[in-house]
Amino acid sequence: MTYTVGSYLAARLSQIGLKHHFAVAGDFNLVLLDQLLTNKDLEQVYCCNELNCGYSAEGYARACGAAAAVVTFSVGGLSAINAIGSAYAENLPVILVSGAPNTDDRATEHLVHHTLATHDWSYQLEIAKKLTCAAVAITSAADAPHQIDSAIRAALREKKPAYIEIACNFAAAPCAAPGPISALVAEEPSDPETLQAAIATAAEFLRGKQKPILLIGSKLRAAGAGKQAIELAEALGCAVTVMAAAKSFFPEDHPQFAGIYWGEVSAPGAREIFDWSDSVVCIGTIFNDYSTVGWTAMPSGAGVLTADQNRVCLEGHDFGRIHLRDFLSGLARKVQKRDATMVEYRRIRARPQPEHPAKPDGKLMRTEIFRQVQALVTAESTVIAETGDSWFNGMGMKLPGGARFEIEMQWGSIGWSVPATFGYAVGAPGRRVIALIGDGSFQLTAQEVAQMIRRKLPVIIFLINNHGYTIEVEIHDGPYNNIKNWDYAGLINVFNAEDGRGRGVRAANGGELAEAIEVAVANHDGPTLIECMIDRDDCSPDLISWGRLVAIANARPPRPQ
Ligand code: DPX
Ligand code: MG
Repeated sequence: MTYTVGSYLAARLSQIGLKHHFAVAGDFNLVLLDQLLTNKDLEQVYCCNELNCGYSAEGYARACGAAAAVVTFSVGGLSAINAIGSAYAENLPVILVSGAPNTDDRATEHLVHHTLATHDWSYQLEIAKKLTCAAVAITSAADAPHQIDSAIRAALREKKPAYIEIACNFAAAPCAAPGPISALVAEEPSDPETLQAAIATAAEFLRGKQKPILLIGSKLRAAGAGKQAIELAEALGCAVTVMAAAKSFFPEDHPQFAGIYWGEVSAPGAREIFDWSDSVVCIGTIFNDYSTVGWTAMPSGAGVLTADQNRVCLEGHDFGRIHLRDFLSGLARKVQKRDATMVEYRRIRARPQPEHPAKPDGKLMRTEIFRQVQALVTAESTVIAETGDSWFNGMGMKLPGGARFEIEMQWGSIGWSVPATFGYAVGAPGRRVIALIGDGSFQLTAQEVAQMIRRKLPVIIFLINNHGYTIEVEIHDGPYNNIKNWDYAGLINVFNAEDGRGRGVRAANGGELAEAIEVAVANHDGPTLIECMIDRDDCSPDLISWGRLVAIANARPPRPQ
């Protein structure tokens, strides 16, 4: 077989394990899309717009470890770049591929469409360089294999997005055949001496502590170190707290799971035991203004050991070039039991209170919605929580072993969840995908429900209609937090058109919600959107406490220079 730049790219995407790529067509990528279609192991999945295409890939990468999005130049690429920011912030290797103008027009006085009407269209590459770990523009078939490989390799190694721009006159140009895939996926081993030194220093640190606790962060997944974190937890026997952004990354049915630690809005008992500890092993953590609740819950000082993807820091030491996996499992073999935080947590942990069902005909409340959603969650479920009160409602859910949870806490873009849910469901067809989405967020990217209908994905969307941007109301209210109401449930019929099997149902009380959930569970031929009608100020108490502290942090006056 003779390879072209496009079919070479397809072969590499397939070799790294992708079964799909997401795409929106445009004249600068049409030949490329044809070339990608020649690979029978890689299905092309279409999106309504390029922002959604990027987010679909972001969601797919959460399910499958990596993803690709293919867009046209500028009008497409610049929309997709927002989602690439998300992939960067959330540590997901998403390959953004953009078609580009014919290189023959570069050397002439020609102006081309989809550009700024200037002769220099390098700007998209320059922008992409800021938001990816590797950005290349292919303008030579001879160099294309090397450029494609180096971009994909960097993305997989760093768990960050990469950008590949392919000029439209090169997509079908013949090029070399791909070599063994190990060239892209083989990892450099940890530096053995640094690893031993880091483990010995950390073991010594823990020997001097009575009450250590573990704090799991979202970079644990990027580091592929979930199993090793459990090994260390079990070797120490201590309590394990998890940051909100990492919910489900440590199994919630593990006997040492002590809840979500999120400062003032932690799960009951988690904050008490965290504050009582004398040392914290932070594993893959990200501390920002949101996760530290307006800088009120930032672990610091000599009792903190930070173990990151490729780096371990503790007071007076900084070890690089080691894999988190190797560090955690090596440390697990060196430590003695230090279970004081677990013993104490068992004493203080709150007994779970059974939630009582609301009256079936009483006005629908948030607590009743989440009581019913909770009953749907099984080991095969993935709960996807959009930015807004859905974050806080999602945090309260108890996840049985095997259940997963997805949240976009670092980038925090409203609208993320609709396309990310679509992409996730494409990548994980065996899972029950449950999305919790606010009305305001939904309005950004609602069209992508049509693609769920097109592909008959039985996603269940709980659309929380509280008539506006409630989280913003709690942080700082004003007329800008009111939005135009939509008939969200009615929208599904619009998207169904003549052949779709999506269902849209509205629930205004507990009885209607229970019936709607029955409809959703029985619908295997498409998504079901359940529009849950609640009051504007029916929000979780945690949102109010968190919003107050974040507002105080936002309102700090400028420091004198
Ligand atoms: C904004 C947010 O309806 O959720 O539960 O009612 O808050 P809640 P909704 O989806 O409203 C979301 C709204 C406007 N954030 O409360 S969280 C600011 C914002 C953002 N991302 C983008 N634009 C604005 N986070 C892309
Ligand atoms: Mg809302």
